[in-house]
Amino acid sequence: MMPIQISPLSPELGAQISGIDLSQELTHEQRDAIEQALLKHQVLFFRNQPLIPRQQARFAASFGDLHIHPIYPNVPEQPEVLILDTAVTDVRDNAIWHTDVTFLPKPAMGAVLSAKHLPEYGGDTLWASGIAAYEALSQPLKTLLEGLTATHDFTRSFPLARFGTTPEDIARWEQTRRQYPPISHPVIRTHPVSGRKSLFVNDGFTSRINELSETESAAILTFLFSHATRPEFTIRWRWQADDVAFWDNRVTQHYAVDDYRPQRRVMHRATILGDVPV
Ligand SMILES: O=C(O)CCC(=O)C(=O)O
Ligand SMILES: [Fe+2]
Repeated sequence: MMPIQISPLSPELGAQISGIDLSQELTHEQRDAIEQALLKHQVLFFRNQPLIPRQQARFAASFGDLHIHPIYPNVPEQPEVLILDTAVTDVRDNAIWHTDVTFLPKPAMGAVLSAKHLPEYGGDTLWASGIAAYEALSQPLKTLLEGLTATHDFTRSFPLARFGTTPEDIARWEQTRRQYPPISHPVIRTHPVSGRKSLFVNDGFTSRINELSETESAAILTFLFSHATRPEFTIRWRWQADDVAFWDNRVTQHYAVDDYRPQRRVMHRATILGDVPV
């Protein structure tokens, strides 16, 4: 079998992978090569991969158990695949820099996103490297942040006002809030496999640095959110139908650009469970 080809797309993160068909079961060699590429490049892109939900879930499940999202609708026969369809769901909460589901005790390890239907242009997605952001901090600030924890709260991105339009939606939102109360994670996280350190706060879900006063927390978070998303630490992907992106959610954040509505855009996502950030 031909080895996969890896073409880096920018110095800090992102690579395009070719020479592989993701609809087929991966060999051990292919799986390991993709995992190594993910550790190094943090977000991987594959062109021309028309995956049905079952194939997308199987590909994602080769890297860990899959998560069923508490809020987003999913594919009925494949509930591990959630649907981001602008005709059905208000997806504006993705037009904010965020790391997926950091309101969970064990946020996602990664996610596999497949482009199903796209606007003629627009609707790009950006990713930012938390490793690059961490490494660019001064030593005194690194030292300060390493001792700190932050609160992550799902209501920051999923306010009841937008996710509770029907009685069923309200009940589901209340249930989610009971199930996932605000939770703390370290501000600087160490990647469980590569050992690299990464900034681990995001505008989507991080509400407060616990050990600081409220005004100190607000000022430092404002700085960290903007620092983490400096263009130098990001990559922007212009989607084509049947593109697949696979990101390491432990050390990145992303932003889905909201510049194409009322045109329709449909994406499918399979989310891989992760571990407790340390
Ligand atoms: O629609 C996109 O491009 C990304 C949406 C998003 O934030 C996600 O799937 O986690
Ligand atoms: Fe996301």
